[in-house]
Amino acid sequence: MNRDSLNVYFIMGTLNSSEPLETLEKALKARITCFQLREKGEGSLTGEALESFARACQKLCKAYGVPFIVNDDVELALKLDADGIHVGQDDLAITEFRARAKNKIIGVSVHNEQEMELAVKSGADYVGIGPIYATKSKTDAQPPAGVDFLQKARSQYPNFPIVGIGGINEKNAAEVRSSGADGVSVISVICESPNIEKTIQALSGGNGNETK
Ligand code: TZP
Ligand code: MG
Repeated sequence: MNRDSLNVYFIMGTLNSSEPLETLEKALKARITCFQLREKGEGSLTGEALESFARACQKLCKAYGVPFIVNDDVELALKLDADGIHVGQDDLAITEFRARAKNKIIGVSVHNEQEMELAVKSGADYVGIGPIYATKSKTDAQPPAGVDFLQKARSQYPNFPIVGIGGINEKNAAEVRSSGADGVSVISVICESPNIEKTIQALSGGNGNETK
């Protein structure tokens, strides 16, 4: 996969924003490079409501030429012909999804060298490493790991697409990039931003806002 697609990777579900489709469109206008639908938590959409929301997100992503990735739900990703799927360690084996979706992007969350090696060997297209910093957006997140493993992963896999995740904001995004990530994956900093365009500029390393 093109490592540039990981530059500013926005993740969202309906519980992350009061106006999710408006938030997504603002983020697309401000040039996010990838979008993941992650519909999780109490009261999240299921069934037809989820499918219809997912289709609306996919349509927006298509209009802006941005990859549309589905978290966890392989059947939904295949039904919608999404651009890819992102899975955690507890989810479907990568090889099984690859067999059913030859040309789709597969992303995997990894936390240590063993998980990283397995993901790369199994044919993942990118890995997400985190949580780098403390996050309030994932209830079952592991403790914040800092940038140590990210740096190690980059030195072991100089060209493999890697995105950092967890508590990333305008101020610390530069540290995540300089530690080897191709990009930053974020939920709350975009969903809660009073100025999504400015936030995304800062996250992408543009216009110097990241040190403010
Ligand atoms: N996986 C590890 S941390 C996290 C996920 C899905 C949540 C990231 O959200 P935020 O609000 O950017 O910390
Ligand atoms: Mg999962």
